[in-house]
Formats: sequence, structure tokens, C-alpha cells
Amino acid sequence: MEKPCLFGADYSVYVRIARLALLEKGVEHKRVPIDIFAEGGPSASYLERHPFGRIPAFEHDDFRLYETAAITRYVDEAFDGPRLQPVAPRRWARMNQIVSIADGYLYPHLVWGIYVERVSKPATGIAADEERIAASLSKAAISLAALSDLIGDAPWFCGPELTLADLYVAPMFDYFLMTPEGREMIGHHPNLESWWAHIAARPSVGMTDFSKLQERHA
Ligand SMILES: N[C@@H](CCC(=O)N[C@@H](CS)C(=O)NCC(=O)O)C(=O)O
Repeated sequence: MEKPCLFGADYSVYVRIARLALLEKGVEHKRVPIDIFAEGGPSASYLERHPFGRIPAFEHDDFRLYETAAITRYVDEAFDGPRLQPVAPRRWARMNQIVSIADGYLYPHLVWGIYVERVSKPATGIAADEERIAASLSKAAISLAALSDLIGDAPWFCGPELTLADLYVAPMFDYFLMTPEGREMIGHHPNLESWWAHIAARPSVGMTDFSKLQERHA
């Protein structure tokens, strides 16, 4: 069997989630750089692989896949290594709920509404849209309160074991915590602060650290 291959850019939240799953499983893989924000957009050959022109895309032997939810679950099922999805139905449902919160509320607000506006745009000379930041901050407050309730006293979002829920939330928090608003807001939730300290110390998270990147988008 060939090593699986991940297509994408290191600055991408979703590419990082897929890499975190591969690294946590201990799956050797190849990486092919694709910059979807490059002038002219993705190439025709990449659009054949991912008709929506997003990253990541994935290939294992002749099996092609896109959408991070599908990639990470395939990686978990198809390879040896620690399970990243709980077996118990309620914990598994909780994992899916948190992944959905990350896709639906964290990515648009913590990453695009706050990090991109506060950090990425000003870095390229574009003024931050303060109204958009303010609107996203009120959504972020709801998200952090919900995540704080869901994690409770557990070390990880779904209990004693690291799951895909943690791997989804971590890259989104990483960008969010690069903003002063993000650092202030997490201070209201000591359990999320301690979760962040716990996950940020994992080798997989260090190996995919956004702060070491030259080019940062989202
Ligand atoms: N639903 C997709 C979302 C992937 C996604 O939005 N990736 C971003 C980078 S983090 C992207 O490709 N953005 C390009 C664009 O919006 O045109 C997934 O789960 O893989």
C-alpha cells in the first residue's frame, strides 16, 4: 500500500485537522502543497480532485476523498493507532456535536470574524472590520460557554481520551488565541484554558504550529 497523501497548505485550519489525525494515529504520509489563495485560484487538476476548490484533499492508493470530516474518519478507521472516535454511542454523538459546533460556529467567528479581521487583514494593510469583530465576539462568547459546559471537568472534550472533537477545536482556538480578544475571553473559562494547555503540549500540535508560519491566512 502507498503512503496516503494530503493536499493543502500549512496555514489552513482544515488541513491542520487532517494532519493532526494522521500524526495522532502515527500514519506516515506525503504532503502536496496547494495554495487556494494563490492568484488565479486552484489549478484545473486540483479542481478535478476537489470540485469545490477547498483544502484539504486526500488520496490513499487510488481512493480519493475530500471533506475533512470524511478524511479524518477514514484515517481513523483505515489505519492502526489509537482510536480517535469513542465507541460508546453517547460519547460518539458528543464528538459529532462538537465537530459540528466547530464547523458551524467556531470556524466562521473565531477564525474569520475575529482572527482574520484582527490579525491577517491588518498584516496586509487592510483595516479590520470592527463591526464584524464585534458581531463575531458575541457569537464566540456563546461558543466558549457551550464548549466549557460540554467539557466540564474532563481532560478532553469527550472524556478521558483525545478524539476528533479535540483535533477540530484546537486549530481554531490557536488562531483565536493569537488575538487579544481571544486571550481575554478564554480567561473566563479555566477548564478551556487547562484543555488548551494540555492539547498545545502534544507533539502533533507543535509539529503543525501556525505561529511558525510565514504566510498566514486561515
Ligand atoms: N467543508 C470543508 C471546509 C474546508 C475549508 O473551508 N478549507 C478552507 C481553508 S481552511 C478553504 O479551502 N478555503 C478556501 C475558500 O474558502 O475558497 C472541509 O471540511 O474540508
